[in-house]
Amino acid sequence: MGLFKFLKEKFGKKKEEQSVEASKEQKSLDKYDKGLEKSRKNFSNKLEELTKRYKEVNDDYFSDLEEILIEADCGVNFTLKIIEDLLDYSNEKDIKDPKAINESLVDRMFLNYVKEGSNIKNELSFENLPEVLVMVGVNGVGKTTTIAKLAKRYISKGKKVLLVAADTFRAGAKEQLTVWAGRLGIDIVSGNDNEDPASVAYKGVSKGLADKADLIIVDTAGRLQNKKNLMDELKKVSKVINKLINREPECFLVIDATTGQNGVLQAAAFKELINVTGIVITKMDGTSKGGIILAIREELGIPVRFIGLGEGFDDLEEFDLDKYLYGLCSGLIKDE
Ligand SMILES: Nc1nc2c(ncn2[C@@H]2O[C@H](COP(=O)(O)OP(=O)(O)O)[C@@H](O)[C@H]2O)c(=O)[nH]1
Ligand SMILES: [Mg+2]
Repeated sequence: MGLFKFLKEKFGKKKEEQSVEASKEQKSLDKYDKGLEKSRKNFSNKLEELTKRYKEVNDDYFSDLEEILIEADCGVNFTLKIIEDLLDYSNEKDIKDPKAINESLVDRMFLNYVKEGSNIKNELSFENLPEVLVMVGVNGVGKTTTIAKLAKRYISKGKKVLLVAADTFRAGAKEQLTVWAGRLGIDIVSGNDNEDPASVAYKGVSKGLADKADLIIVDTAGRLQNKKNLMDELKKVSKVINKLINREPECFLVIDATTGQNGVLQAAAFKELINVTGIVITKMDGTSKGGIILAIREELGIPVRFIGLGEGFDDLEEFDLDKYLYGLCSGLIKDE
């Protein structure tokens, strides 16, 4: 059975049984469904329209398909590879039905993602305590908001969470995080304006160690990749933490989905400077070009660990490839 049918089986029908697990799962699926609505309308509708326009696939079909993938921000490399694969598949198996090609497209989106490794653990492991997580990314992508969402997530799993406001660069950044800490009822360590972020990180992680925190989340300034001094600071933050906990911290790079291929470039720049262990894609709900996840995976190999699907506290989900692909393509799957 192709993935297309598998996803339809898995998610297509609302489940009868309403165990706690099942209703949690349904809620999560609904969030994906809603958050990916714009992308789905754009992507699935275009694909569907294509299958109506062509009785049989031909060169023009593949060229239109290529355009749809590029427009969905799947990235040039990913798109060219997938189109070539689909062309081979069509020729070798003599498959001319556009619907069958689109089904195979969904399979390939999946396979191309997991070829980089399928046993990805998105959740923080808490194998070594405290878990230290450094959040990086340019200004405005949603770092601070995501920190609040992650803190809430782990507090509700019974973890003791400490926030560290090492963004001493941007006016108001400390205050913003302090408000979140207040709402969540947790401690925060912050520095003075323009204090060396590494020194704030040092204080924060030291306090977390003393207080036996399970999770310490460090907010950093929106370091533009062309500003070398800011990047050097970032390395210093990581080094200071490494010394305190004797291992590399987790480092999530936050990318705003609405910035498209620019986001992919940002990710490439950050990857060269710091050991990025995961990506959080935010504002997925605000874009109609949901393919950026596929592009990032293709270009950088870094797994997407969480996905922001709205502005609310609870609008952060663990990344799940099945739900994502279903959210993106369910227009096609339902109508089949
Ligand atoms: N729609 C939507 N907005 C988001 C999401 N994540 C963050 N935002 C918004 O993005 C803006 C910038 O967020 P902020 O956390 O201050 O970014 P930072 O500069 O990287 O710390 C805020 O208005 C957030 O509400 C998301 O997943 N969906
Ligand atoms: Mg911020």
